[in-house]
Amino acid sequence: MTDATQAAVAAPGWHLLSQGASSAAARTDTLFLAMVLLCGGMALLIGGLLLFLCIRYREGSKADRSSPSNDSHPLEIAWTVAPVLVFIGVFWWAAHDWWIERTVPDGAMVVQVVGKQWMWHLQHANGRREINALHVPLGRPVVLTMASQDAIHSFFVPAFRLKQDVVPGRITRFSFTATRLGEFHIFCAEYCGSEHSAMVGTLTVMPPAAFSRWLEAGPHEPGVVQQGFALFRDAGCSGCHGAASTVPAPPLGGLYGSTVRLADGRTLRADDDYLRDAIVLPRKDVVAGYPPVMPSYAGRLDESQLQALIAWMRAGAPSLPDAEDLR
Ligand code: HEC
Ligand SMILES: [Cu+2]
Repeated sequence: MTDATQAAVAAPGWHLLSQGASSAAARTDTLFLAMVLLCGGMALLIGGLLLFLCIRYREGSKADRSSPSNDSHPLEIAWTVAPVLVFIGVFWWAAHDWWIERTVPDGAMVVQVVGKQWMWHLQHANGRREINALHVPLGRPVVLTMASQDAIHSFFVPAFRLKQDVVPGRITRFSFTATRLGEFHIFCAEYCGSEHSAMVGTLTVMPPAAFSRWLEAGPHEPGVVQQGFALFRDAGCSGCHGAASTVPAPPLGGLYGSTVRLADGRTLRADDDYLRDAIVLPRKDVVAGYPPVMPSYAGRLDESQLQALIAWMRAGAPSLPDAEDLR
């Protein structure tokens, strides 16, 4: 660890919560603190009133009991409407924060994550892999595209105040901008089998220049987009989707992010989930104007291969030279 890192980890002073380390943390902490104050304030108010009334109207006290008020409409309306407004306010606040966190900034650095019993497999765009560890640069938006090979897992970084389930059959996202150098815990926060508690890792936030050096220094494979293109040829997709094919199959360039019209009249946006389904469940959404002849690749491609194919389509499905020629 560098000096700067150590200073960040051992930040002095008293903290109600462990110090946050992402752009989401301050927002979440403020909301959390507000909820604690709101609930704590209500508990004190109710407890205080209870105690006061117990003492005032205890047996034998001289309190005035002559005209008990049995119903008061203004009071009833007030104690119904006020909490409803408070709850709507809290909901709006939380939904607003959630929306900000869900919105992935343009130019975010994509890292692929596959959760499996019982470890996290990660891969950077240039092909560098990590297991139970993630290195990211300070201050740059990062988005993890996450898939599970088996059970439901959940990617949790307490210092970032962010948690996202990783669900088989879907691709979920986890996006953040790290705001503090240091090493932080990664946990799996969804019970996923006997060694669930061992499914932990370390997230290291580095200065951008050091991160670039780290990313290039390690052993890396062809980049993820290159891997996707290799699969496009090797798994036989190009036989139908390739330029020279005689099978009527839609071209894949320019597909990502576009609106697709389906044979049954629905329209869908071609996002990660749509593309994943197109490959493993081709009969689910058949594209309008094409015969439903695409075979399912369920069980033939694993999650990291599916992610590579999607990354390749996200990059515009380019035709690339062979991996060997790139070196
Ligand atoms: C036997 C020919 C064939 C093969 C092999 C094939 N596909 Fe397809 N694919 C099609 C046809 C035909 C469609 C359009 C009908 C449909 O949606 O099922 C299609 C649709 C798709 C779509 C949706 C396209 C859109 O415009 O929305 C994607 C994505 C896709 N294929 C990717 C792949 C990938 C990746 C592979 C290799 C792993 C592959 N296909 C292999 C024939 C094929
Ligand atoms: Cu797990």
